[in-house]
Amino acid sequence: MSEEYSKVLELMEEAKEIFKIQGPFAGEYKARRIAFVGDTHGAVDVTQYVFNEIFDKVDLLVFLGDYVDRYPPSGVENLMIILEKFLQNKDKVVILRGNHESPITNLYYGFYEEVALKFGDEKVYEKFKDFFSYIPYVAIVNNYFCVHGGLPGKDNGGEMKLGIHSVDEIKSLPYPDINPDDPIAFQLLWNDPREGLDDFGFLPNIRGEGTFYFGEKIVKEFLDSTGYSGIIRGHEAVDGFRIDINGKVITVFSSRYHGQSAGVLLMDEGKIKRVYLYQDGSVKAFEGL
Ligand SMILES: [Mn+2]
Repeated sequence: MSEEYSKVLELMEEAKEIFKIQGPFAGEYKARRIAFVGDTHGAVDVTQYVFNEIFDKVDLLVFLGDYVDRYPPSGVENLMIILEKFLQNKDKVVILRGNHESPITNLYYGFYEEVALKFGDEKVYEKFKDFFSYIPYVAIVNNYFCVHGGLPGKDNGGEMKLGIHSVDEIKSLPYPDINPDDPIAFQLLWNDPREGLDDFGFLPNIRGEGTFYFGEKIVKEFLDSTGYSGIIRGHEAVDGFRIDINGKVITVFSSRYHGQSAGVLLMDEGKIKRVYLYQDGSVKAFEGL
């Protein structure tokens, strides 16, 4: 096993101890200047840009999950630099779990093979699988509900109702949970917001069994009952950002390897700025949503 990669195993062990203290809920944070990073999927270039150009200018950095799988096949490196920074700045970096921090995606989207190739031993993947199961699902940042996918539903006599009404319900989720198997945890990582489909609650999602779209009615019910300002999430390969439901749900995607630009969301004393890393390598920032 090469020195270069074996380091990530040590970083994971160390980070796991911090996640164990956090549990499924990473905590509540308030900061003046914050950066939110969506799915990087091995896009080390974006992660490096964030660390080199943005990190020193913010008080908090939030990663919304999906560090591995898809393209480019550098999930190990991406994870390594993120964990290194996290361990050096435990109070300044928040790491959340994506649906790709799981064997149910890693076996099909490249990361399992990447690990087998880089470590010359497919059993090493077990260590990643174990580590992923400890990454928290949710953080509250400046009163925003931060999660990889979205709001979960719960079957209530044949009808899907909003599945959580407070972060206390996140704290009591089964933990660690490998896939995860708990339907609430699973949907936090897999669900997507959709508007314009009338006043529906949850609808089956094309991503597969157990995944749902949630609409405006659900977002309103959740924000009304919790008092949160909105939801910041990743999960969809949008062109940097997508704003749904009157600005209440913000999607951030942070890889430009899927045909679009990468986005990094900045919040400065409540004011929002969108940073785009374009395909041609240029970077531009825009005020507001
Ligand atoms: Mn995802």
